[in-house]
Amino acid sequence: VLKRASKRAVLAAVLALLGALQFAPASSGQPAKAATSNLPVVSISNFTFGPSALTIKAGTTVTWVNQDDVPHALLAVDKSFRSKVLDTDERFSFTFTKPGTYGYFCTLHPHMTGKVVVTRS
Ligand SMILES: [Cu+2]
Repeated sequence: VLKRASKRAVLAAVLALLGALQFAPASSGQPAKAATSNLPVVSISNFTFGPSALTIKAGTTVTWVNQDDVPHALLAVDKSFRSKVLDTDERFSFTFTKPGTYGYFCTLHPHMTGKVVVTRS
């Protein structure tokens, strides 16, 4: 039984490796869908957005996660997106469909600013 279990573990490892290879840069000609498990995350920590400036391609979903023990809330300067008040560990996601530069800030602490630069996909 032990042997069978370890064989299965090896097989799982090989499959995982093959899966990882599929996403290697060599296959950059493939559809961007391959990157869905690798979506950008902006952490909100110590009253700072990290990274404060993020460059992505149109169609990309960005997720903010509040890692502070105080609430934060996001609002785009052009009001293209707005989050509810995010408590600790809560997240907010927005999909940027149009190229442009999107400044945003925290409505509860307006000195907290960041931006997302969206390039053509
Ligand atoms: Cu805030």
